[in-house]
Amino acid sequence: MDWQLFLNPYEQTVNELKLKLREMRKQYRQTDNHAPIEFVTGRIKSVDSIKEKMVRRQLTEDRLDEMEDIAGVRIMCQFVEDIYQVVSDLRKRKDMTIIEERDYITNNKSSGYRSYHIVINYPLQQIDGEKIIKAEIQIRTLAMNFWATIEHSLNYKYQGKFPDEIAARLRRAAEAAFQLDTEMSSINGDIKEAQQIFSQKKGYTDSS
Ligand code: 0O2
Repeated sequence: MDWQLFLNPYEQTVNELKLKLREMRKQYRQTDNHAPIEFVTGRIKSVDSIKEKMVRRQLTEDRLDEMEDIAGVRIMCQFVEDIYQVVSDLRKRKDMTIIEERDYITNNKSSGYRSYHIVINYPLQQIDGEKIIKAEIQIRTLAMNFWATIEHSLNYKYQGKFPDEIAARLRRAAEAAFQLDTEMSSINGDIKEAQQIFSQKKGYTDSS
């Protein structure tokens, strides 16, 4: 298996999605309204991680196009409400088709993980025609992202088998992140107003 060749269309998909989502962010920033997107990142799943998932899901190489998160982009938002705004905007787009939504915010995972996942079919244009690529868009608040990033690196260290004390601490940290999101949402109106005044004063523009 030539992994580099296999991953090329996924890399192109991530690049195009990052560009389009950052463009959404830019357009929001140019209006007087609050921008629900804070920043956007993207990654291609590592070959090791693809292989591990193939074993776990009993997927053969000829069915790899069924794997939904080889191309992954992430949208970070300030408030939980922003997440649902972004989801609603994505549902309206004509350049991608949503095939699944997983709301791990209303139904958080037992680990404490919270995030909103959207799986899409993306029609990628290549020199030999169109290829439909599956991609996963994860939408989360900054607090959810903080927690998930730390937990992900610890997971790597402990291979998913956390000592009890660390698992308990992570659950407490997840609860604290949830409280933080709830508090921020409750003063959401004041924060947005302050941010608008601040960005007008600074003449803030964003070119990324
Ligand atoms: P990476 O970037 O390769 O390390 P599965 O992949 O089988 O676990 P499923 O149902 O295919 O799960 O997809 P799901 O749950 O929608 O998305 C998996 C991705 O969501 C993970 O990718 C993480 O990015 C994120 N995620 C899901 N659960 C957790 C969790 O408990 N903690 C953290 N930190 N992230 C989670 P990978 O596999 O880590 O991808």
